[in-house]
Amino acid sequence: IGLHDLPRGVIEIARPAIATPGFEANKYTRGKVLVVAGAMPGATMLSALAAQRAGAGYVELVGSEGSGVPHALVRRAWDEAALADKRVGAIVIGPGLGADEAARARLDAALATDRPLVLDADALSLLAKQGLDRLPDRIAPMVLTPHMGEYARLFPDVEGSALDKAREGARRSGAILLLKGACTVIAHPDGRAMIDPPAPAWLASAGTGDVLAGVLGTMLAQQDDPFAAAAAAVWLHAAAARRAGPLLIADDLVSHLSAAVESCL
Ligand code: NPW
Ligand code: AMP
Ligand code: MG
Repeated sequence: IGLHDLPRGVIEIARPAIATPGFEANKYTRGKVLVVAGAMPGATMLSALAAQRAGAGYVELVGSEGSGVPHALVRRAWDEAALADKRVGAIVIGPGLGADEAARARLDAALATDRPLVLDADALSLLAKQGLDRLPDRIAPMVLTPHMGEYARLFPDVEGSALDKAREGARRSGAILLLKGACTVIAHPDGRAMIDPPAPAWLASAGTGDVLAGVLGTMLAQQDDPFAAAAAAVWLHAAAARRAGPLLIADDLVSHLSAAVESCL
């Protein structure tokens, strides 16, 4: 689809407005994001650091065996009760999660909460195996963030454009579906859709999706409207990529997120 002949009802993702914390702010009111750790610490760390740099006041990595740096990140061993904390504004699960029994149990625990969820990477692969049947039961918002490969595993029979696919995936899952690519598409189960202008192809690099999942966790924790939160995350991710420039790696996105957010204040 060209951006200049978008179907009716489809809009281009625009720069989001982000609020500066007021005098009454504390670390919880700025958004608490919980990132579920697993088999690949690099990916979860990218998500957690991205959530911090996107402006969450409190980021907790749950299920992390490691210790040490970075200091501002709260790390704790696996604790299912931590997921149900009412102050948790969003749970990010999938980046670096793995596909073993422990990963499955962590996904089940996240799905059982009443907290907003970002489901990415390995969480999507696990869902593709076990089916999407349980998703519509959840009342809290969910955002699925597949790339085309992950999408094809979730919905192998769906054909058409990226826009068609995103819309059909959202309809079937009852979740917001963010279909990643050069022009990322976001679709709502009610039929609304948004499309991002082409992002720098330098984003085609390992770990950049894990960064997006973390940014999305923060936007979900800070905003009431999960559809707008998804759009804000995609915009900030692309803006960080433009700032990071050629030959970027995922870590560079994290360090350019603050400037991207600052441009929206
Ligand atoms: P093929 O080759 O086409 O048959 P990923 P991953 C396909 C973590 N990471 N369009 C492709 O299949 C993640 O968070 C850890 C179409 C591919 O083999 C996960 O936890 C990092 N198809 C875990 O690794 C940084 C596409 O799908 C298959 C496609 C597994 O993630 C990297 C599986 O998908 C990574 O994020 C596309 N755009 N992209 C770390 N620093 O620790 C992929 N496929 O995404 O290749 O699986 O990246 O290994
Ligand atoms: P993942 O495959 O999960 O690591 O996510 C990759 C990220 O890079 C997503 O945000 C994609 O939208 C983005 N991306 C991948 N390929 C391109 C491309 N050719 N042009 C622009 N963005 C891309
Ligand atoms: Mg990924």
